[in-house]
Amino acid sequence: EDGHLLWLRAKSTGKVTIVCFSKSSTIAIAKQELEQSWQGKNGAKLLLTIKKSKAIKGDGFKISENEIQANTELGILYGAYELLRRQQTGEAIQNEICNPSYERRILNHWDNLDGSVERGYAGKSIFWHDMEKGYAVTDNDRILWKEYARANASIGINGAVLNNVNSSKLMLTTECLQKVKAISEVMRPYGIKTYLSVKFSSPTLIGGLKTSDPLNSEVIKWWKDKAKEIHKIIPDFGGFLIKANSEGEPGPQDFGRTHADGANMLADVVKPYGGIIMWRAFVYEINSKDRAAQAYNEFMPLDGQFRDNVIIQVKNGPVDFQPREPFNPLFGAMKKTSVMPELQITQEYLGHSEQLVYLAKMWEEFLKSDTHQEGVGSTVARTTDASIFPQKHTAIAGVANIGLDTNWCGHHFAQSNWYAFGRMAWNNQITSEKIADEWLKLTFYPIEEKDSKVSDWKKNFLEPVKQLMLESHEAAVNYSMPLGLHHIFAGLNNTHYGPGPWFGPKGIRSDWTAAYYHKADASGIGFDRTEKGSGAVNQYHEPLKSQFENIETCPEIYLLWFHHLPWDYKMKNERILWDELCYTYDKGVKEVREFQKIWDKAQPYIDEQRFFEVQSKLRRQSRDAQIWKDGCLLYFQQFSKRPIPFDIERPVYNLDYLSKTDLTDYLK
Ligand code: BDP
Repeated sequence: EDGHLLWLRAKSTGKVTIVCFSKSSTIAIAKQELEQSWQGKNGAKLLLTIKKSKAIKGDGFKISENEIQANTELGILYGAYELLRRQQTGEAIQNEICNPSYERRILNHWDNLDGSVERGYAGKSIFWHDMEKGYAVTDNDRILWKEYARANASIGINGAVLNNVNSSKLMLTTECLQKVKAISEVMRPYGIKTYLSVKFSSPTLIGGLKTSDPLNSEVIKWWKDKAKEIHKIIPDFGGFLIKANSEGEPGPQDFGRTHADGANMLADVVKPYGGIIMWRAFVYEINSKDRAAQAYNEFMPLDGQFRDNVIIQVKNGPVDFQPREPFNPLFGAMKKTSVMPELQITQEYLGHSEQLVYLAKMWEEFLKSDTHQEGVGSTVARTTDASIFPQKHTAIAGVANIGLDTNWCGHHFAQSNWYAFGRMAWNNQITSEKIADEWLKLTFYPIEEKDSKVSDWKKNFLEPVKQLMLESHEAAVNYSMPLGLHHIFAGLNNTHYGPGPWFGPKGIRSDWTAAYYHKADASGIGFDRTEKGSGAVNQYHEPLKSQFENIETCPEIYLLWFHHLPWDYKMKNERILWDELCYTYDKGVKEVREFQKIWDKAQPYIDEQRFFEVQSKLRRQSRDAQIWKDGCLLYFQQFSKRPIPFDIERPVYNLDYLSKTDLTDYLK
């Protein structure tokens, strides 16, 4: 049991007759899936009906026990997967309409054309091989892409950006586009559109032009011709994703133009083909006073200037996919521009594929955050899905955690994050608990022993392991960056894995050092983003602004995100800040130790291979949590000059040793 089958393992327990008057490759897939995995009444008859209905939106559908109705073929396929999921998880199937929250639900692959994956922890790219092989496509590639497309379709994902945001200039060459064509052909019947990340300076880099100025007519013509070429090869091509003027990537500002100038030029170019431009707001300048404030400062003045097929892609938090951040204040604030959330499924800052961290809990917190921009209830979810603002296009992106590893994601439980992203992109109101419940049932259900052992399994496996998943994100925050701390990673190899509150070699840009973020000194710890500090708090709408500004009302989970506080600052529970920090790190370590016990107890209910693989990863997670605790507490103690409370287990590593080691390389 190597995990390759993901959450798609059910075999039919009875026969079903399917009646459908339309024929297409997508419908054929729907039929095949239903026949192959049917768990409903034996001998049942199921009607698939394509019929326009106003109540059904986009590729949404209506399901009942004996009919799936949709506007589109893809809607039928999604309905089929929903029906099967409900049969397998025991959820009621009433007459119900399910509409997607976002029109475009997209995976962003940070895959490079040489087969490596930036921030990928599950092996090499499933799309690109090392350059020696060129862009050849093998039968095995096609098999894998088909499995990938199927898994995505089963959770409603309908788009994939096939390459890294730090894109190669070669991406838009004709040879490379031929490979994209091959990929898109496999994915098309499953409703997955292809998108590409492109270099803004492509006209210069591969087009031989002297400039890539977006207002230059030759440049515009180059892009127009390119778009035409692409659409000839890939008729349903979705559009471009662009990282511009960010971390050294080229962009319109290189020519004295704005993000809007750049995005709009490309938007006009893809418009005739129904394409969109996803323009990232991940920008920050060298050595700025507060990196967290920059996206807002740069993009807010441009609100209203973007074409309606431009979507600004904004990371959930204002810094960078940290274990916990408040939402990026651009959400809800850009009222005249389409904005899409970018989540990170790959665990760059959350333990790679070594640690069990169920991210849906964090995404739920984010999507439900109230921006207050249009009164109470203006949640991030509602400000991005067109319930509040009249966005022409809506979308959500997740940075994929998929690679060539047999189990796709490196850690068996990392599959749950892929699954959860799809489910939340389809329904941004769903709870992380429901998703965990579904995923565990679909992924670990003891199909053969169904009847006799099912209640046992629920009590001894499903419930405790679900609880573990739901606590895992908070535990990771506790043992790595509690109370609003952020970006204090070891930087030796830029791995973003282990602790590095000490990180800051000479000569490096200040916003890449840890001290820039934690600001620990004899007077205290934390980043002052209040009015007296960087003022970033002003970017939030009232009453949030005052709530974060005021130390009495600032939620303690964001305390050191917004405030620099003395070590003896009194917390709500009467402990001083230093003690609270110690207890929280310690709690995180204990939580992982608890997870180990829960998992070991679940052994009788799970296959051997997955049991031992997860068990081994949990051992490493325990050791690494300890290292986080020891590293951070011993480092900060140099400033707090206070003892670690004596009812806490003492550190077992020396600071000197930890500060010279890169955690990714040892203790596997
Ligand atoms: C950071 C990653 C870096 C990405 C960048 C981005 O460390 O590898 O290129 O984000 O999102 O989190 O552009």
